[in-house]
Amino acid sequence: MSAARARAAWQLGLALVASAAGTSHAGNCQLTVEANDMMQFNARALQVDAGCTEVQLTLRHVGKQEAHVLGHDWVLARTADVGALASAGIAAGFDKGYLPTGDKRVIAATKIVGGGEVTTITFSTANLAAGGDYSFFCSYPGHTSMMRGRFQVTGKESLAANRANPANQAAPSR
Ligand SMILES: [Cu+2]
Repeated sequence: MSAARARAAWQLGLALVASAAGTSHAGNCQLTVEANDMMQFNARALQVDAGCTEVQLTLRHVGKQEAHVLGHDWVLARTADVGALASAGIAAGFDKGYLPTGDKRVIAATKIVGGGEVTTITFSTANLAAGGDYSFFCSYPGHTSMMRGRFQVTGKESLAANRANPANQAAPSR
């Protein structure tokens, strides 16, 4: 093999590696969010790919405070429902995870975690409408105004196509 051909083959190999890496990143269906003792999430916006039928979300409390002192959760809802859900959550209390039980406005929610704890949930995207306005927030009393951000589903055409196919309809999330 000539030096030129060897170099061409090596470059082709690099291109294949690059495209394979690109493919694995196209479906962004896993998210990790950190929360700290300063009442902050480490993200102001989160994106998932519309092709995801399920999203796996991990919440990591990187602070030191215990759950009942300065715990955090991660809740997903329509942006328009955040204020009312946060108020209802305070009324529900710590034992209910500061969320009203069985409330359909809650699209997904983790339990409340304290410092050093990690929790992971998986939820279906079946309840996310194309072009919907969603936010994530912490429902711990007094945290919501600081701990919230936008939740965006990117690639809306593929979400519409996904939902039009009955084979892709996931079971309702818990
Ligand atoms: Cu919080």
